[in-house]
Amino acid sequence: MATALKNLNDYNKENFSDISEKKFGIVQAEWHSDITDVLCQGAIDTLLEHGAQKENIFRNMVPGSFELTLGAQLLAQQEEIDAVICIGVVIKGDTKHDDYINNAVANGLTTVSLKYNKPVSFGLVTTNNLEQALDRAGGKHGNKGIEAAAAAIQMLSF
Ligand code: DLZ
Repeated sequence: MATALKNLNDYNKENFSDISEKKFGIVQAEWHSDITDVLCQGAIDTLLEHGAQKENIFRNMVPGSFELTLGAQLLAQQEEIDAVICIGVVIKGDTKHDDYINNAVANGLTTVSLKYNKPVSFGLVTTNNLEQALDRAGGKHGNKGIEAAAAAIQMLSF
């Protein structure tokens, strides 16, 4: 299990370039909003910590994680946006909805990133239960929002 080996808050910042003029779009899913709020705050704090300006961070809400892809595309297609960070939580239930959503989001965000040649990071927490989600939203495994923001910064420095 990846998080048993690596805390989500640990990332390599050695080669981060200057992001003070970069513009970031955040897409946040409203499902499990108590958790996505924490993930989103982790992402914003990380961007600010590395020099992004508050007015260059644009936060947008979508209903659920399935809509992250369209939200990401609507942001990525804007020339002034340099990177997109997508935030959601999908928890396994009685049906296979999580499989469908997770695969659609992973494929969709990859497509958007390649289409626009921009970082589109995957801040989607995909878990078997609520406890595992909380563990990854500021709990014992760190904060997936921090990881997603750090990934966006690293890819801007590529
Ligand atoms: C429908 C649904 C379900 C069952 N579970 C989740 C979830 O755990 N996390 C999440 O972000 N969204 C969920 N959704 C909503 C879908 O992502 C989507 O918003 C709706 O199917 C409408 O397209």
